Amino acid sequence: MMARRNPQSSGLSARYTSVSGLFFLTVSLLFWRNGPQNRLDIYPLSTTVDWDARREEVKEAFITSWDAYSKNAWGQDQFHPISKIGSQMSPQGLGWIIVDSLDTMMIMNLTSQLSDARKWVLRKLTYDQDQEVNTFETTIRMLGGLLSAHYLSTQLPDISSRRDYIYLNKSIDLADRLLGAYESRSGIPYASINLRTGAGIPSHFDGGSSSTAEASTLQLEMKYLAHLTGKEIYWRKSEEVMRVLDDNGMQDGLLPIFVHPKTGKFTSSEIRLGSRGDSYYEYLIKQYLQTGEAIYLDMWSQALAGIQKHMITTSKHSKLQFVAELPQGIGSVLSSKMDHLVCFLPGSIALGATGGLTVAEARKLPNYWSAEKDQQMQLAKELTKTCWGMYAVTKTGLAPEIAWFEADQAALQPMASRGSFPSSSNSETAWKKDYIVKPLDAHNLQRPETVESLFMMYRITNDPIYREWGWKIFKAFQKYGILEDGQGYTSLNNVNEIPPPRRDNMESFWLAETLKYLYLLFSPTDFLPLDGIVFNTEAHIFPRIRQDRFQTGWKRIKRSRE
Ligand code: DMJ
Repeated sequence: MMARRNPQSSGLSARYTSVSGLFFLTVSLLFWRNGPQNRLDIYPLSTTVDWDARREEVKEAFITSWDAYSKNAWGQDQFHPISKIGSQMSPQGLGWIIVDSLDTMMIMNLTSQLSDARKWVLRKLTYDQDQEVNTFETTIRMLGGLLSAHYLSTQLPDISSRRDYIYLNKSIDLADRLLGAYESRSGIPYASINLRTGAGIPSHFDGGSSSTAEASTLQLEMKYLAHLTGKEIYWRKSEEVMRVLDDNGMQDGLLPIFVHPKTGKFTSSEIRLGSRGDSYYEYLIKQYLQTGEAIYLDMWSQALAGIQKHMITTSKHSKLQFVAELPQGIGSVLSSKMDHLVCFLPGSIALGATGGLTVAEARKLPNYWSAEKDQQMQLAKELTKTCWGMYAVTKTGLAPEIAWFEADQAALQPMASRGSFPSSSNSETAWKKDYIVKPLDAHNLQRPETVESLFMMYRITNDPIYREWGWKIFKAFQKYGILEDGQGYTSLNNVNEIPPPRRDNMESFWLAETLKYLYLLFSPTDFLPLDGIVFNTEAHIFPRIRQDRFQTGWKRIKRSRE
């Protein structure tokens, strides 16, 4: 098991106290690379940057967004900042925005906003509602948000001087209702549940199939709750999903995107790392990091090798590496489409390579570093650059929901040799030729995946370029996402029009994830050290668990690997 800086508590209280005194910390930017100014990843040789001041700007953006919500739509599940109204997803509301934001407010030390939110959770939030909700979204945002708030409230002295069980009690009540989702014939969770009865409800689409990512992105939350309560059922029910999925024995660890709760079998052949596929892979490595269960490292390593073998290819002009899709499964021609959602991947690859330590620290561990890890870090860097490119090539400097890549036909053939690619170019002209943004894909929903990877990459490599890219992205959000009256931030309909047409919606993950990751990217690196915690897929924070109460209850079926 990997060494940790603070294996006992993974606490951040001492760090938090010291961080609050660290104003005006300046970080000198090192020379990044040499080259002409028209190259997209080159920055002037400057300068001293006040990262604390930049971090404060992110906090200001959070406050602006939160104030607009609380003034116009307090307690409502959705917020439409242009119309200045909210809307509900259930008659009494479920606090989607409030619960998703709790831990960001704790991290930013926004005590009065947090106190209002806490009161709302205490007095208004009830899950006893006759309401169908999505199993995955409820788990990652609501259960994850409550558990993270519980964890941080025990860690941040400025936020709470004593243990606060409000969040934990709510999370137990919610998780007990969610258990009904797992009562299918196969153990694969139903897409939805009724909150009052806890009854599982199959998806109303896709012939009742659940999406693979949704079924397999529940485990961090349930396992942390099992750890906190000692109740094994949360662990076992969520773990069983992983066994059923893996028993399908899919080639090279790559899973199709739909699975049926009746049979536990896949109902499509399409494989992708974007929507419906993404966080299956993310939770493999994160389950390993959370609990140390070796089975998930094995599954992650196999899947990562599979991704490299079948799905990574290069663009035509700049040889940027990207993750293509397999619409007909392994052996079919690749589609050169990459969702912005895929941009979680480079950060996860780097996290898997070092376990959350810096590369320099991981290299010093006995019998740990390898040529394979070097290669994984290289891939993580290339893919991060490609994700940054999704922002760099548009008129607003913000990424579209989906990018398509110009690629040679040969690069999309199933048997193309993958894995040793030429270096990518930094030429702006070549990049602009390679990214294709179709009108229907040109919206920006304030998504976090790229800044999430920038945060991970900065922590792991200490390379200041990732902070600089994050800063450019933040400035673009500040310029085009804010409303004319300055009262709130919104999603956009087209990142390639100036001024961009707007979409009257603020996503809860803007507060839960995008602004949180930007804030952490600009924070000192010993604030919430990466090797003591694990982020769920909604950026909620759980500690690494070291326990021997619950073990992995299953084994992979032995199969010969190609
Ligand atoms: C979030 O709810 C989570 O990050 C999820 O894994 C993917 N979609 C959104 C953000 O884009």
